[in-house]
Amino acid sequence: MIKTNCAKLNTWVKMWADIMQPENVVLCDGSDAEFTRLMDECVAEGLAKKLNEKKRPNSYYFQSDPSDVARVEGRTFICSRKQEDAGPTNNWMDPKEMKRILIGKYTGCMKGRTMYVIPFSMGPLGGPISQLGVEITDSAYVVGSMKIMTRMGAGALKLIEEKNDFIPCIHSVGKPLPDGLKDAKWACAPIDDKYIVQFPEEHEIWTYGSGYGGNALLGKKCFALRIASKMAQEEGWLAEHMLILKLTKEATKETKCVCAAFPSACGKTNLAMLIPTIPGWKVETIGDDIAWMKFDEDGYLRAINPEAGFFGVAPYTSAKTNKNALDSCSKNTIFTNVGYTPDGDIWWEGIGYPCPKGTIDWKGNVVDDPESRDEDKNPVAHKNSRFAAPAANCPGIASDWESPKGVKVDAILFGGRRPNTVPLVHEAEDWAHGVFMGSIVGSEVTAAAIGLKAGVRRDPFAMLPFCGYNMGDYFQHWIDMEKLPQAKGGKHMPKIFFVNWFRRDKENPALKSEHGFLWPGYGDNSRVLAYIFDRCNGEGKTVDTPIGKVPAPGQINIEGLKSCYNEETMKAVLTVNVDEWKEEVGRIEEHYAKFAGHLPKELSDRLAILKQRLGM
Ligand code: SAT
Ligand code: MN
Repeated sequence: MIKTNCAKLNTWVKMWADIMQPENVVLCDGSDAEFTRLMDECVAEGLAKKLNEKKRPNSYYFQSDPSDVARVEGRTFICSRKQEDAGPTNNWMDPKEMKRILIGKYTGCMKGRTMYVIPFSMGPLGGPISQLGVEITDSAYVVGSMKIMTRMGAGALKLIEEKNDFIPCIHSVGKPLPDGLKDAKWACAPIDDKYIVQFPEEHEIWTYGSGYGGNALLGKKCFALRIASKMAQEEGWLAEHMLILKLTKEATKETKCVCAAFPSACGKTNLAMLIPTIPGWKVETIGDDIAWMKFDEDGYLRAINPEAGFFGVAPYTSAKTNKNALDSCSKNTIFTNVGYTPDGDIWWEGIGYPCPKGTIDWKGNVVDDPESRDEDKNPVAHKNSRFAAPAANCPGIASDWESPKGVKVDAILFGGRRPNTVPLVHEAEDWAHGVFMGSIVGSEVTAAAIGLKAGVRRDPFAMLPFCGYNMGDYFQHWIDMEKLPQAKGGKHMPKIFFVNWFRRDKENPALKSEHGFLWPGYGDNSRVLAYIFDRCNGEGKTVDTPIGKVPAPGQINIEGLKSCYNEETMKAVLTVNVDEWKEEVGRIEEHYAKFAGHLPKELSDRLAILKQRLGM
C-alpha cells in the first residue's frame, strides 16, 4: 500500500484498493523516466507502438477499441441529491443508487491489474486559482496522458500533503484480468456498462468502463468543467469551456486577453493558435479548451488554463490550417486512433500530404491503395482521433501561460456555426446582455447529423455536456458575477462579443469558390480580433442594431483580402435582418422554455427588449 504524508489520501487509497483488489498499487511520481517506463511497458505488452524516435521523439501510438472512441454523453450523469439540481440538460440518478451500482462494478474490477495513484494539479502548482486532485486508474495510457495534460506527480503530492485535501477521481477500464488472462489491446466495458459520474455536492468523480479521452482523463471535462463549474458557483468564480488567447498590438506592445466559447466544429483550437494575416498583430496561446476565471483583489477577472497539454482532434490539422498545433505534437506526444505509417510516424486525413502506402489505419488494417479509399466511410484516422501534446511544445504559447495568478480577461467571445441570421461580430450592451448571448449559443446542424432534426442546436456557453448543475442556475450565476462583492462594483467586467465566421451567401457566385462563406476565416479572423481589441479601448465606431452593436462600415480592416471579400460582402456579413431575427426569437423562446422555473429574470427581460426592438 502507498504511504504519503496525507492521511486522507492513504485511507482513501486503501479503501479503494480493498474494493478493487488490484495486484499492486503504484504511486506515480510524474517523472519523465516514469512516463517512458510505463509507455515502453505498453509497447512490450503489445498495447502501443513507439513512434520513430528520429521523426517523433518520445512519442507513442495507441489504437482504442472501436466501441470506445469518444465521450459518451448518454452514459454521463450528474448525481445531485435532488434531480432538479441536475437540471433539464443532464442525465440524473439518485447518488445513493448510483453508488450502489458502481460499488458493485468496482468490486474486484482491478484483479490482475496495477492500480496507479495519480496526484495532480489543475493549473500551475500552488497557484491561487489552481485545484488539486488524485485519480486512481488501472490504465497506464491514462497515466501517460495525465502526465501530458496536467501537472502530475511529486510536486502535486507535496501540496496535497500540506493541505490534506484533494478532489477524489476514481477510474477503471472495467475489465478485470483474473487468473493471468491476457489483456486486450484496449480494455474497456461495453457501451451500456460505461459510467461517467459526477457527484457535484461531494465534489467527487467516479467513472467506469471507458479508457478514452474525457471519460478517463478525469482532470479534463469531469473535474475542470463539471465539478469545477459547481465549485465556481459555490465560491464565486467561473469554470468555462473556453480557449484563452493573448493579442498584442506590436506598435504599442499593448496586450489584451480574450476567452472564447464555441460549440464543437467551429475551429476553437485554430482560433486559440491563430497566426494573424494582418501585419502588426500577434496572437499567442494560453489555452485551447478550458478557462478558470476568478476576480483579483481589484475586481478584475483573471484566467488560467487549468491544463498543461492539448488533447486535440487530429484530422485536418495541417501546416496550413494550424501549424502551431502540428508543431506541438512533434515530440513527447501520445496519439490515439490516427494512422501509423511504415516509417513509424503518424498520418491523418487533411494532414497536408498523401497517405503513404502500407499505412495501418486506426482499426489495424493495412491501407494498400490510399488513393481509392473513401475518406468519409472508411477514414484512415478515426474522425475523433486525438493527439495529447504538451502545451510547452507549442511555438505560439504565451510566455506567461503558466502565470499562477492568471491573465487579465479583457473580452469574452461566444460563437457558433450559423449560415444566416448572426452577423460576423456584434457587441453586448452590458454584462447581462452578454450573458443572454452566451445562453443562446448554438450551431446549425444538418439533418445528416444522426438522430437530430435540422436546425439550430443550442449549446449554451458551449457547456451543454459539461455543466455540473442546473443550467438555468448556471445562467443565474453568470448574471450574478458582476454583483458579487469580489467584483468591486462590476466596473471591470470584460466586454462580451458574439462572432460568426460561418455566414453564407447563396447569391454571390464569386464566393462559390470560397465554399460560399462570406468571410475567409482562419488567420483572417485576426481582423475581427483587432477590431475587438480596439473596442476594449473604447475605440472604433459602432452602429446600434436591435441585437447589439455591430462595426460601422470600414471598421474591420479588409486590406489584402481576395477581391470577393469587399465592402459589399462586409455589408452582407454584418447585416442584421429583422425577419431572420423574428424567427430566431421563436427558437430562443422554445430553448428558454426548457429552463422554466430556473431561467433568470434578467434573461427573459433581455428577450423582451429584443422583441420590442424587432417590433414583435
Ligand atoms: O474527450 S474529451 O472530452 O477530452 C474531448 C471532447 O470530446 O471534447
Ligand atoms: Mn472541449
